[in-house]
Amino acid sequence: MRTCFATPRPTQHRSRSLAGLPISNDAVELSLPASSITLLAIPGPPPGDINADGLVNIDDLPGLVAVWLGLDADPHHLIRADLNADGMADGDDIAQFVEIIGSL
Ligand SMILES: [Ca+2]
Ligand SMILES: [Ca+2]
Repeated sequence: MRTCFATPRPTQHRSRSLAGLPISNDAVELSLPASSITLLAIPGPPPGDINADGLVNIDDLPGLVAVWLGLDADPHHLIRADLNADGMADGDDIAQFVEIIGSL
């Protein structure tokens, strides 16, 4: 069982309930069974797919080079340009990109 609290805003009409939920000590208590909470993970483009078209190919090279040279600091691009998964997008990822392209 997970319990969440929300404090009503001062401008809200004071009543004994808010949206049908009881107010106790100026807080609304909402109890939900833990099984009602669902986390949805949606995978993003694969590493190397800097243009997010679903493919890793030569079209991604200009974008990858821009990240590796520090010209593009978009956090999504930084993650996708880290092809060897060492936490950094830099020249050490070039070999992995060449390997991917060579396997096509
Ligand atoms: Ca791509
Ligand atoms: Ca890396």
